[in-house]
Amino acid sequence: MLFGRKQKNPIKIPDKGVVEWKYTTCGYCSTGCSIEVGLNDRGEAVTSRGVGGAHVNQGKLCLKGIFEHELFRSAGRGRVPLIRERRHEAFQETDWDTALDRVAGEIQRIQAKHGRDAFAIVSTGQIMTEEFYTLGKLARGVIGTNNYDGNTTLCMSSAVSGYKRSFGSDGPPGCYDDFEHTECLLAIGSNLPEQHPIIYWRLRQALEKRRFPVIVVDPRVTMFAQMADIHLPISPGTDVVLLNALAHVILDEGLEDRAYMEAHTSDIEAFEAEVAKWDPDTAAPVCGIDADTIRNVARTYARAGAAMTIWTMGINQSTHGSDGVVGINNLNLITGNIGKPGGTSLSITGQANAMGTREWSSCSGLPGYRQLENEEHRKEIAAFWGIDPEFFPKKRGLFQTDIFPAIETGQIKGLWIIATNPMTSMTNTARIRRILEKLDFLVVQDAYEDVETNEYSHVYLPAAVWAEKQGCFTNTERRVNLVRNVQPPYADSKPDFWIFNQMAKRFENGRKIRFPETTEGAFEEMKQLSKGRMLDYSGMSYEKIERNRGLQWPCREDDEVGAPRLYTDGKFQHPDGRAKLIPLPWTDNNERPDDEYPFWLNSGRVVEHFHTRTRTGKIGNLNKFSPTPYMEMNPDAARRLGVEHGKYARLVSRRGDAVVLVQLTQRVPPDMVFVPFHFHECVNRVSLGLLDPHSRQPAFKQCAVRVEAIEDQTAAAVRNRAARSY
Ligand SMILES: Nc1nc2c(c(=O)[nH]1)N[C@H]1C(S)=C(S)[C@@H](COP(=O)(O)OP(=O)(O)OC[C@H]3O[C@@H](n4cnc5c(=O)[nH]c(N)nc54)[C@H](O)[C@@H]3O)O[C@H]1N2
Ligand SMILES: Nc1nc2c(c(=O)[nH]1)N[C@H]1C(S)=C(S)[C@@H](COP(=O)(O)OP(=O)(O)OC[C@H]3O[C@@H](n4cnc5c(=O)[nH]c(N)nc54)[C@H](O)[C@@H]3O)O[C@H]1N2
Ligand code: SF4
Ligand SMILES: [Mo]
Repeated sequence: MLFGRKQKNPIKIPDKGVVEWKYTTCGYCSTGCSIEVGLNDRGEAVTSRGVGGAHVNQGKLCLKGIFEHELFRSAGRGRVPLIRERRHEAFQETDWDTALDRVAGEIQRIQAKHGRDAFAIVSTGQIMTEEFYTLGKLARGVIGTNNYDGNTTLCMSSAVSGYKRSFGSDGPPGCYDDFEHTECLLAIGSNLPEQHPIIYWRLRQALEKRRFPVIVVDPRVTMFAQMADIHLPISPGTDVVLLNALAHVILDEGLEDRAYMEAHTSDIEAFEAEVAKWDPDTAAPVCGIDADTIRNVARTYARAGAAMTIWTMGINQSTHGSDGVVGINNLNLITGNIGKPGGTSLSITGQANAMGTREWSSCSGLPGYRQLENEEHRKEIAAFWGIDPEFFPKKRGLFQTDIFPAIETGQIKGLWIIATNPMTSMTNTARIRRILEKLDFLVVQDAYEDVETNEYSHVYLPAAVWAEKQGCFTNTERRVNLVRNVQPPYADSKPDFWIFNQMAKRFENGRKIRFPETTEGAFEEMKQLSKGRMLDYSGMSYEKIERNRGLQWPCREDDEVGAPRLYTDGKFQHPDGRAKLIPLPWTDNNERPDDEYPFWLNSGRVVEHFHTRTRTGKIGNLNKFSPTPYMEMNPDAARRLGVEHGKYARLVSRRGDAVVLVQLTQRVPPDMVFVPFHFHECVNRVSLGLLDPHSRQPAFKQCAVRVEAIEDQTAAAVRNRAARSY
């Protein structure tokens, strides 16, 4: 008898008829994979592949990258600008001049009547760096509103805030190559295999050559936790307590790098005094990790020659987000693990260009990590742009999470939303709906006209997406990658860059300030503005970035390539050149489970979807894996409530309710449910979103819910009650 392959059809890879491959960079997550898109003889994008020689991904792509060419012509793309007098009326199609005139007119009307800051702008981490720089020029130098921020407040602002507090500046100090050198990896609140599959692959590659301990801190048994040597299933929102206890053991047992601390840090005494309070026996009942495990992890970390910490949203999205980041920095400072190969505090960033907005968008300051609070910085940028420095505010305005409440109170009357979908991604969406309905004027600029937030707009501006345009993204390791133009913009959609330039022409300052016609022209301005600073782009050009498959900053004028690490000399950006050790007292301030709402609600992502699914929801090969809102629930907890696998159940919180399909799994503990946030009218109908006091980032991952079984599983019975809110 014959077995196996010989009897089956041989695997055939269909010939897609590719006649040309075009180089570009993936537009989903912040890993920064180099990708080539194959075009057929009609110029249509028919396939994607990883670029072999690229430093980041070395030929690999995750499944989102593999199908990325399909998004150019996916359903729901915006074709032409849309306009209407009143929200919820039918939209009329219009031309660009009419749409842009209406927007400019409304901005001017609102600002004349209610003051400049009554018009707000909320942007993203998903457009190109040159677009961010241009939007910043428009928002700060032309329109002149201080209520200008981005969705990065939902994502990276705790990391930014923590880096600034510890090191005096934002900027992740490490790189992916650190996996090749480290002797211990601590990963906190990050599900790397699903959310950054190619960074994870880099880690696996390092582990194949050399064993080193991997410690994962996550309340769920994620895929990452399953491969770890030690998994710490922490109690939600208590990472700061664990970090204090780790520092306690290290100092108590004399395992610290005292010479490094004395040479490069300040405020040692105050820090030591706070840490002294957090012996493992005190910390254990709070953070849910037993005292001996804490001691074991502390010793492993401190005794490693080089040790590094990576983290993502499990840290940032918390009422202690900024403190969590500072706690990680403290741990690495006392063990001398900053700026050395394999020793670092590396925030794994989120969106493809979450870094670009931090560097250049002027959301929280002025271009190139400059600050509004600094008179020199205001003068420098005003002189470069050719405007009066008095036009700038002297301190930053509201964060995104404070802009929405300011609409509620009537302080803000008009809003421009660019490449973000708060109707799905913000907490308590019933409240967001009421807020959007309160606006005198809303303009939505998005690649998809079916994006939920567009239901509330007066004008919709259709944007070109990803490689329909050209510009740079900065990845997690400060690598500036080039998105080369692969396809023309769909229908009459336009690059965001073009839209900002056209808008500028409609304002007085916009006619004074130079707005380069091309993204390369904007890049030249950024090079000039960054020269000699930590964030130095002056040694880069589009051609050199493409040739090197990305360049890390700082890349100074005569540098061949950029620097892989920051702070290698132990000099930090605080005025005294030292890093600060910061004491972190802890208070329990979350909404906790109680008798009425007995479960922790945890939320996050799955590998096949990106955010609010405007893109991945339209791509068959991604959407088929999880087309329906669902939750992970522990089988023991489900049994007690009569909730069954594969059936719908209702989640109820003090804010509202949502219906989800039940997936029973031991991945979550009995007192927690986990819900991917990708679906509209789902987890953010029930989430709370208390804010971190430093970063104003919402605690998306901690609030309390109850779960109700639904007896009648017919569609009418399980449908979301959209009107029901509390
Ligand atoms: N496939 C895919 N990849 C993505 C994205 C996507 O939408 N889809 N989005 C990108 C973006 S913008 C981001 S920000 C990143 C996010 O990347 P990650 O942060 O890795 O993803 P999340 O699933 O949001 O959360 C990570 C983990 O935090 C854990 N967590 C919850 N509460 C706590 C806690 O109190 N302490 C600790 N230590 N952990 C906790 C959760 O259980 C979860 O497993 O992913 C990026 N990559
Ligand atoms: N419950 C819960 N909620 C969360 C999170 C969580 O873990 N749990 N995570 C939070 C995090 S970390 C993040 S980053 C946010 C993300 O939340 P959002 O920013 O709302 O997510 P996206 O769906 O990525 O929205 C981006 C929009 O930009 C559009 N777009 C894409 N490319 C372009 C372009 O080039 N130009 C223009 N103009 N538009 C474009 C897309 O179509 C999409 O509508 O969600 C947050 N919300
Ligand atoms: S890991 Fe991120 S950057 Fe790389 S292919 Fe996947 S989504 Fe794109
Ligand atoms: Mo994010």
